[in-house]
Amino acid sequence: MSGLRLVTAGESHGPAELCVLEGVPAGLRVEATSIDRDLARRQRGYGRGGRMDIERDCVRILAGVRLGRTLGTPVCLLVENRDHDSWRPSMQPEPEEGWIVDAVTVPRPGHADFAGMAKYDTGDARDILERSSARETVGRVAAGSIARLLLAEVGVEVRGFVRSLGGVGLSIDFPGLDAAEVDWASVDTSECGCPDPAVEREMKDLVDSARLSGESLGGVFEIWAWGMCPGVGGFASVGDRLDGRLMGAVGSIPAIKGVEIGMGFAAADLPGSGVHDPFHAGLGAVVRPTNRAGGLEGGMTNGMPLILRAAMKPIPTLMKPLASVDLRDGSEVSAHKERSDVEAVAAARVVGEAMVALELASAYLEKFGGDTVGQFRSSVHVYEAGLEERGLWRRS
Ligand code: EPS
Repeated sequence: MSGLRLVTAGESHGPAELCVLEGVPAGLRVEATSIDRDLARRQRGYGRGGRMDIERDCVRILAGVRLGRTLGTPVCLLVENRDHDSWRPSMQPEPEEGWIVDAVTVPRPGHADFAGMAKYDTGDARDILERSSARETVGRVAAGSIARLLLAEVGVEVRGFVRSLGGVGLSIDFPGLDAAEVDWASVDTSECGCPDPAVEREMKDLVDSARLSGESLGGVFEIWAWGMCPGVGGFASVGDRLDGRLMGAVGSIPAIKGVEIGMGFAAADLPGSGVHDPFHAGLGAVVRPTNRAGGLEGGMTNGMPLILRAAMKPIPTLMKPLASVDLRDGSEVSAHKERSDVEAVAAARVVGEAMVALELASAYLEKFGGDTVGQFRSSVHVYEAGLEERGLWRRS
């Protein structure tokens, strides 16, 4: 059975960001207001730059939804770039007579500029940086919102928080948090996406000093998903493995340089007894007091919450620019700089939630199918009832 397929389109200062999501079953209740809530969460963050004062990301549902419910046809969503008005001459699809475009010829270390200019045989990095901009993640979050609604139909939730920013972080050892113990509302109201107000204050101080010194920062966010039954995903073929798919999906977010699941890299340094999660006979179902695997074994969900972390590198646009070369004449100069964020880790975690939701929803649809949400839900329920009967797992 087929899962979800996502295509996004849009240049950062072009007219709009768009996405087309294929494979959503019919009958899912979708409201623009719930998508807008996720879009607003993605816009927040203490280190965001001036652009976020301009944008008010609000979705227009263009196709695939009728009278508040999906039709089973491709869903098309659009979010306008309000900033496009100030970029009209250089970012409009049709050239304006007499208008001379100022080319960006000095690549920023860490950005897509250099490799993209080589790839597309262009002397203007704006041809590259407009699409490689993290503005593109608007479409992912809008589509992810629909995936979340689908997952909610079968009792699955996805949430994330910022674990550390520029090296300042929560002093908890893995797995030091339990999704049920996290105050998710406070994560959403935190300007840094962090559940601990004392750590958040430290993070904000760090952002203030980075801004003053023309620096940028990265960080680590952690995504939790819970309510999944065991056996979603697979090991039979390369592309079935859900851990690989999730790492790929989150690793495709701009600026992500590392993704780990469960204990991740730490598991490589310990003996097996310190890594694997023992089984115990519980009341009516097998129980596992630890979740070092982070909810995945053998490329499949194992009935425990998914725990995934991603490392985001610092934003490549520095107000104190690094050395670069003007590709017009080969002279050594300072890298191109333009308005940007100091850090965007809290925003990236919302994008991470969206990518995880899309991948999980897709794997669920591949396993359980259904032209309608009702059919999808009932085949999940039948499977879960079978697991309960066999004493393997029960929904808590
Ligand atoms: C980005 C640079 C900034 C960010 C942008 C990503 O935009 P601008 O150049 O317009 O100031 O604000 O992120 C967004 C616009 C967004 O919505 O997340 C970059 O170079 O990647």
